[in-house]
Amino acid sequence: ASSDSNGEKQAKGQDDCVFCKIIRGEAPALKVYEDDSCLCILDIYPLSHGHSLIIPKCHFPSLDVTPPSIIGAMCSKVPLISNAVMKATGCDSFNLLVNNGAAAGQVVYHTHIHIIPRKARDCLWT
Ligand code: DGP
Repeated sequence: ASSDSNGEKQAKGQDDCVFCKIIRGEAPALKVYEDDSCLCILDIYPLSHGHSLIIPKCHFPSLDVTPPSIIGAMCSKVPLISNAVMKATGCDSFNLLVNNGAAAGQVVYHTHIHIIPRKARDCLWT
């Protein structure tokens, strides 16, 4: 509603944000993990099998403007989710990736962390 404060708007998310739509259940996604603060989904354009995205439920456009408490909530899920992803994919390694800003390759302006499962000689980055 137009009477919402900025904080209320941020908590509800943004109407045109694809990740907010997924969080609200208005767009489909394959969910890997969900709790009160975060969602983890499979990336629609995976770099490797099991490529997942950890997404906070509050909308912040990029990591540099995300409050430390939210970053902490996202990062605290990495051990649990990465171990589940590695078990499901048979990988024993992964990359964590954040693209922050257009020049760094960010295309979805709702902060998120990539978990990219890796296998020996998969040649993703050498
Ligand atoms: P980034 O470059 O860090 O902004 O990466 C955004 C990622 O989000 C990209 O790897 C593709 C993925 N993505 C974009 N739209 C959707 C979507 O609608 N659903 C899912 N599951 N992933 C999406």
